[in-house]
Amino acid sequence: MKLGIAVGYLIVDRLLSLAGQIACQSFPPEFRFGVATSSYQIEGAWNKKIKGENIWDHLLHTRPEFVADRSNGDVACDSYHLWEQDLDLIAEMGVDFYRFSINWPRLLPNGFANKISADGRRYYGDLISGLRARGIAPVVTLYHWELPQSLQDLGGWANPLSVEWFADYARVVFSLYADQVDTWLTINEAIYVCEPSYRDIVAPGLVNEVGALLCSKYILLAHAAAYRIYEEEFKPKYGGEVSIANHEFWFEPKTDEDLDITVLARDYAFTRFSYPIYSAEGGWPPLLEAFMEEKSKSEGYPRSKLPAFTPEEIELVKGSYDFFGLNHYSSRTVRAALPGEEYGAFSADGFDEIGAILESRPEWASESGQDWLTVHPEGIRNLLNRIKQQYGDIKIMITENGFTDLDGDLNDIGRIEYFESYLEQVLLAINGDKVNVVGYTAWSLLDNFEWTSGYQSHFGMHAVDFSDPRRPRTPKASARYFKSVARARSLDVGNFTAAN
Ligand code: GBH
Repeated sequence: MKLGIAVGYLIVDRLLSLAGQIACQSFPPEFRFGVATSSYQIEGAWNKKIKGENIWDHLLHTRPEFVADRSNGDVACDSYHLWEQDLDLIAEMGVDFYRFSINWPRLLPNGFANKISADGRRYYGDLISGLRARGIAPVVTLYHWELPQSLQDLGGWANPLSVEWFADYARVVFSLYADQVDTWLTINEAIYVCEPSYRDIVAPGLVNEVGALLCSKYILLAHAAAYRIYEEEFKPKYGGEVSIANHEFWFEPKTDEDLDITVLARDYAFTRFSYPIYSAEGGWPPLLEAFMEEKSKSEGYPRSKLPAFTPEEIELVKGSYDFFGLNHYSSRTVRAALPGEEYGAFSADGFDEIGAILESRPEWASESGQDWLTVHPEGIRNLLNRIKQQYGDIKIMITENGFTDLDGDLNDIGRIEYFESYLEQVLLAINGDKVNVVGYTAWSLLDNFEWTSGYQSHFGMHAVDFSDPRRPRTPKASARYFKSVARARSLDVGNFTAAN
């Protein structure tokens, strides 16, 4: 086992260095470029008409200290009112698609599918038809962390019935818009829905490590239920594609001694949500399953904290994808925690459930506005190769990649350099390693509400003046850069990093 893994790492490294020499600046003609946002981060209008509270509305209304600057998404970019301006910005960038999410309780005010809000239905309908009128394909995420608080009150994702609640919601959305939307993402970053949420780091702000593992099972089943509904009831008619957007750091062992913990950390943080869907066997990754079984026993639990799948559930989840959706930003080295060492429960610094410490290398240090976003462009190429190595030659769509800064400078050279260096590695994966990458999504269209960092962190290619009630948007240099790349389908677009 150990030897196999070591050899796996070596082979990947060797292949990469060989292929690294065959550089080519152009993307395949059918490659698609897009930009992304999510509903709570941009919409505002949190209580417009009959919209219900979602878990972020509720958390930040009841515990405002959760966010560094005590801000929230009540108004955000006000995209609920300014959506046409947003669409014009996207059209101006000349990208192929716009990835956005539906705010579940804006469409289903009490969370259940008995009542559809006419206002929510109109809002997303206008957005979708407005995109299409401008020649931009909508890519719709069903869940980017907007669980109705009414459902959280019933246990949220730790309740097995959440599978039905999500399936019902998905069916409503597909019924309304499947004739106009070809690409769907069910869940954004299941790992962040299930882990920091039960460690008081993000909404709903609970503390319950078992909840994190129950959530892991039910959210995978919820994804699969939505996938199967589309497959059976909508795909025959519309032929669209559905998948999930998983987040992955590139993990590498800190030293040669750290191979085992690196493999376990990867299983724990990422493979947990990809192996059940993409592997030939299905079910939990075997290493993680065995580890959790053993650990739960040693802690006195009568059964594993990671709930088992039935054979039927394994079959349901296995193969519930039309492509691999990958959110990627940064890399980490992994090592085992020393006895008594302190580190995060589940964060960019470590995972206490498995005793792993995450660190960076000095050469990855960056000027980004957030400590967790160290820059290691080769990480994305390594990851794309690893996905192909693990799951075969499947279509991969990069559903998020982006860079933040603290100053919000319009001449955002750091962001341009980040995009350029990461896209270069994506190109090497496509042209050099023959990984089937079909699209790239830049996060984000706009500066927006960056969860627990509030408005201090800027991921946007457009600045938003949050002190002005009209929330004016101004393109940054990166918007022009990305436009040039998307139009030319090439990185050979001249020098954007010179002061302009
Ligand atoms: C994405 O998550 C989200 O999908 C998107 O909404 C967000 O705006 C974007 O990133 C930029 O952050 O608690 O130490 O882990 C990427 C994964 C999850 C990585 C939260 C950073 C916070 C630091 N991110 N995490 S830590």
